[in-house]
Amino acid sequence: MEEGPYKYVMDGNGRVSRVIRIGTRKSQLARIQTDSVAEKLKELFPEVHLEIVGMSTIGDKILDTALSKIGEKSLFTKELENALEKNEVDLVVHSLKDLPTTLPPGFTIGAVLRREDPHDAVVMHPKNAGKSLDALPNKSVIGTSSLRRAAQLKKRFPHLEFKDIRGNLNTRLKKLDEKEDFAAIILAAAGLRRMGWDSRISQTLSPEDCMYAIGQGALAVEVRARDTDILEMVSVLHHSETVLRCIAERAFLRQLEGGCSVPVAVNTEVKDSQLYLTGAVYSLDGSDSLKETMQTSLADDKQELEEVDERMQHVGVTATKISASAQDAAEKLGLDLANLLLSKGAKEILTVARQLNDAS
Ligand code: DPM
Repeated sequence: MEEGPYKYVMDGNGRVSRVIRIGTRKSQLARIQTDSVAEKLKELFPEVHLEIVGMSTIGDKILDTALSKIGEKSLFTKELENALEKNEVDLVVHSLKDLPTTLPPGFTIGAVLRREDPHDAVVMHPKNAGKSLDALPNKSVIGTSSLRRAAQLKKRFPHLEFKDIRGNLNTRLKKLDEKEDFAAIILAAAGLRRMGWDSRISQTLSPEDCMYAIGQGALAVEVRARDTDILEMVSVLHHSETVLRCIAERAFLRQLEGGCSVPVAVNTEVKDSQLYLTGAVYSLDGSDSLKETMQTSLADDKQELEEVDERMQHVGVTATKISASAQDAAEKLGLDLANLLLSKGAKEILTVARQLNDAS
């Protein structure tokens, strides 16, 4: 067998092949997401041996504090990255929205898969089944610990109250159904769909009600940046339109210096080779906000597909088979939109939101 940091197996015919180990969080949603990526890889590369390695992260262990208060940007990703670093695993599957816009050195996002519905959804307490948010009685309590969701919905539905709810999806649904604390909770439609809980979605929120988080609904595969074999393998999972939308969204958030602890939201669309990005920042109660839309062309004037240097990253994403000029344009769009909002006072809104949240 070959020497080196990797693990190999020998099959019945004496052929040696590398074992590809996939790291995952242990929650049911994380397992479902990881299994779906593993299945795709198995179809595309039937000869590889895949192994799934489950791990707990800080985000899974601290269940009593709102996400936005823990103050750790890589809440759900650090332990998994440690395992990547030590070659204990070769790739890690994440929800893209949980990945910071700046990855630690040595890591890259080698694949961004086709986005599911990126919108947020309302899950009602069984006693409110079939209702929508505007039909709930005055002072009904809505569970969410997302500052982004609370800020937008407080403004839109002033008759409602908002309280933190933590825990993985299973825990949250239990807290909703088995107690009388919440009239409804807000969750990403993508997570609910992947869990097979579509039937619990009472209402999908339109961008007018609530714009989504950066990268919401897309799965990402994180790998060691130097591991060209694995990068090459996972790159076939990239979905071009999702990649370009998410590059724009991530560039927007990075320029605003926002993490998961600030109320920032987006909406992106690709139509006729144009990429549209709407981005917004909010005060905690939504009373103060800035929202703008910009667009860019993704059309590639060059005839031949230029090879993208594999060391080239766009907001952490390595995508050598997607037009470099389209990726550049998407990143610039996010940057430009953030600079436009910053010139109108976005920094002040976010600074106050951060201070108030830290103090509360
Ligand atoms: C991040 C946020 C939340 C998660 C903040 C936000 C929601 C936290 C909460 C960055 N990560 O969205 O404003 O509601 O208290 C998370 C979920 C998914 C990925 C669950 C969810 C599944 C959907 C996806 C938690 N991360 O948002 O309902 O793949 O996008």
